[in-house]
Amino acid sequence: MQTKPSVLVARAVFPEILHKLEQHFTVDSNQDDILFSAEELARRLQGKVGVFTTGSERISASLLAQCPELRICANMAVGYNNFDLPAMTSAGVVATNTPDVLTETTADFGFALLMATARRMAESEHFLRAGLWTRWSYDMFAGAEVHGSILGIIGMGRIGQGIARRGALGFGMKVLYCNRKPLDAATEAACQARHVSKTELLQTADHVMLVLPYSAEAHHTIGAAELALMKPTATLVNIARGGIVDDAALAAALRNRTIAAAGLDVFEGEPAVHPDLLTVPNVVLTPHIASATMPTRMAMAGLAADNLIGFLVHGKALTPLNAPAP
Ligand code: 8YV
Repeated sequence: MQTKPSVLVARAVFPEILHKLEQHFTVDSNQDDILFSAEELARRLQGKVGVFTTGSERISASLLAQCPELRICANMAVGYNNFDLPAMTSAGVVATNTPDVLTETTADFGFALLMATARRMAESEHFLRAGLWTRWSYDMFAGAEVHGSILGIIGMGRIGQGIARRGALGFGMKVLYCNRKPLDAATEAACQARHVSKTELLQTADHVMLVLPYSAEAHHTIGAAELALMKPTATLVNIARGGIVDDAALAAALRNRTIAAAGLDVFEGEPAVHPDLLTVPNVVLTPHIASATMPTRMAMAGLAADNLIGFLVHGKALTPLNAPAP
């Protein structure tokens, strides 16, 4: 009898997904959800041909050099800045991610965070819980208008387009976007969005939403200079990646009221949060949960597992990010 290939599932995952993988592989799992150090990950990968990762596992050139048997890394995330993709390609290792299955859920959350930020939901809830609500007043927690306002989206991929549709079709917003490449005319029309420069977007938008992938060029896309271009009444929402915003500069801008408010689901160096962000009232903070609904997380885990099965059993990954020479 042929022995099954060995794979590592690097973080805790739905038991159904482990069961599915066990039909095809000898599975080393981590249901205690211990975060592996780089050394521990390399050690656990010895003798493994595949690994199921999340954003917390870094696949670096040095790790790849220590794991010559590895053939595929399947990320349970659409973002893959934890992968050194060029190093994976030269090492002959296939990389996969989980596009599409989380688009609408993540766009829903982006919109929820925008609304919570503009309408000051977290700040007013803390006020109520603290027992400070003694009477109504005409301007109590008066925030920014969402319907009919100007939405600026930086990064117009699948999730950005989902947010644009929600804004234009659901809330009558005027949608501006900037992206490395403008959308084709038909997609632009479906999103009712207009391509503008980053400067025009920052100066014009009432709400700025960040949905671009992280890369070295995208580092600190929003820093002190960009915040200074924004309207003092504007809000900023980051559901993309930590590092796209300079969190220290943002905390200062929120404290000085350079902008009105921010909503953040991702942070530089998360799960650590810049201490200044924890002390300013006009920011809504969530722990990287934009894709977190049970059906979506199940679909993401299912697709990552199917990529391992597709490639290692049937010779073809479903959603590859690279095509290393065989
Ligand atoms: C994940 C994400 O939850 O898909 C992404 O890129 O940021 C989230 O949906 C996270 O990366 C865990 O892997």
